[in-house]
Amino acid sequence: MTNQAIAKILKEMAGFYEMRDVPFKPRAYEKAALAIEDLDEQAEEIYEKQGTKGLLGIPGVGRGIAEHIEELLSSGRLKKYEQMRKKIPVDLVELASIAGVGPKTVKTLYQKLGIRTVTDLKKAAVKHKIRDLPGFGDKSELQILAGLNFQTASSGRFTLGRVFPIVKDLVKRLKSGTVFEKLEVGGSFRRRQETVGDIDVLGTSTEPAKAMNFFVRLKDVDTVLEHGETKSEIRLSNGLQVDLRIVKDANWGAALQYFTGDKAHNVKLRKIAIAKGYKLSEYGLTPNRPPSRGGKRRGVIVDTEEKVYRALDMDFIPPELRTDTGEIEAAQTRRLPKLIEYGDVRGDLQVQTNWTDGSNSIEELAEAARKLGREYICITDHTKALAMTGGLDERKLLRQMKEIDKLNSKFRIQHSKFRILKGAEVNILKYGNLDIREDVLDKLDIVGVSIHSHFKMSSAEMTGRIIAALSRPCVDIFFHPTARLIGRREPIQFDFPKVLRAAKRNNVALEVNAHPERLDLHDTLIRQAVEAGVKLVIDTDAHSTKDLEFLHFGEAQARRGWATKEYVLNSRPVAELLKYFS
Ligand code: DGT
Ligand code: CA
Ligand code: CA
Ligand code: ZN
Repeated sequence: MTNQAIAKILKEMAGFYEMRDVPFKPRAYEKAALAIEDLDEQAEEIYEKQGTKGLLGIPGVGRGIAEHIEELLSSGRLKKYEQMRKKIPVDLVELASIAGVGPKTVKTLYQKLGIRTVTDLKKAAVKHKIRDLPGFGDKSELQILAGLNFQTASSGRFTLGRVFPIVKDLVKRLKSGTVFEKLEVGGSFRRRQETVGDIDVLGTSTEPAKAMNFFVRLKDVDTVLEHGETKSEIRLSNGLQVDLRIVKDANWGAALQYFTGDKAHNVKLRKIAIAKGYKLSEYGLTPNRPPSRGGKRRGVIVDTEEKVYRALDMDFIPPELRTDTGEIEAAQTRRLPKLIEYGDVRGDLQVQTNWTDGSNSIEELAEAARKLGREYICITDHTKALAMTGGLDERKLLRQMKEIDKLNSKFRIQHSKFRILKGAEVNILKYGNLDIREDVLDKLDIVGVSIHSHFKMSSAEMTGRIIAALSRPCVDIFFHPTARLIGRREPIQFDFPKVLRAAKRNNVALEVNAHPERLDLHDTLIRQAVEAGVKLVIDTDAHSTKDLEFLHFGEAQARRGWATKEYVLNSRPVAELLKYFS
């Protein structure tokens, strides 16, 4: 049984406990499920090697949940879960993934209307059966309908954050089979698009038949859609489709370029090739004129992608830029920017702790960040208007600053240069004022502001609200500026160029939030910010030590937005960063 399958069952159990108002358990099961999804190794392997003790080593997995996992791994079933599902037999995870629907709603919908699936829900909502339920109304019915539409619009696609660990694991397993010489993932995944439709794997092998057999027999394959010598397609049990193509070594560059795309980029490259007398395809680069009599049509050897671009008289184009939005012209005129590199960011400027809704202490987060090679982190707990997270008031913020001073002196004693910065994620209230007093904010190293309420306003009002906040002298960073949640919440509406001008005027940096559910700013807006000369920061918005690893998603997004290192403030050493913000 795969990690995904175990996690899904634990998530459903969390939901069932929530329906029954059992305290603590929902959060505990949810946390364990997330930890299992995040594992680099299969829980099954951990269990085979180390038994129960290994399972207990997974963060958030205690005795009870470890026993559940054991039962699942040894018998493929879990009695407790089956009992719960028998009482309320619904597609809980699918239903609860719709905005405006939680486990309790699912329970009511099942008991009153017999709704078990997303399709049932759609039918009921369209027939206006939901608004008359007790505790519901026009507004909640509309919200559910909007949530359903939103889901259909992005349906069938996976977020990059969700597929990343799956692909990492898949590549590891494919490589361990030693049936491939080269192996690379192309497509939207390699371009680091925020959602991906399917995974395109490319390989070379001296024994293609054996390699293909190995691929279609991977453990978590649900369906083999196609099984050939050069091309196979599988669907994994989590629903993700994976295509594998085996190509000739001499064609590697052309094939990798072709299957990385995107389509518009490829179409334009092919036109350029034709104008230069070539035919460019996944099979290589060949002269376009017919071969002389008796001779063979000889192609250019393009065993690397670099050679494809070089043959077409242009600079190499990084995969993240391949969208046909000016990158080809820039490469032809040698004007591509030198993009920020993975690993360039030195410190993480948005981190939440267990002072509010994070799950780790300041010290644990600092240690984890240091282990990941970061030079500094800024602690930015929520502030008081966000009451559900236990947001800090002035008094608690001052206390936290003292605690950070203590921890910093500890690092100094250990002769470590690592620094914890004092910050906060301050709420921008409805009319643009902040929910923490200025004299306290002045004591922080970095003040980040963000919108967590009143998401729906006219664009004009929202623009005014944001500009009012960014104009406060103490404000340094505008966190997750559009407040979107991929597939769950639409971005807030405001006049972006106007906000860019305000940010520039006030020396406020805009955040590229690396959290894979946010990626906010996203690529096109980053590009506009860079063009307007507005500085950026890349942060994880971590709520646990594990989340600190999200940083590369933000770096990828910044690359997609044509950002260079000099635009990203937290690629600078801490002293320079603080000088900039002071
Ligand atoms: P996805 O899977 O929807 O997230 O997006 P991609 O870009 O991974 O698209 P996919 O999987 O359909 O195809 C992989 C790559 O193959 C694509 O990025 C470019 C190339 N490709 C696919 N169809 C065509 C086509 O009709 N013409 C050209 N020139 N290239 C294509
Ligand atoms: Ca794809
Ligand atoms: Ca594909
Ligand atoms: Zn939070």
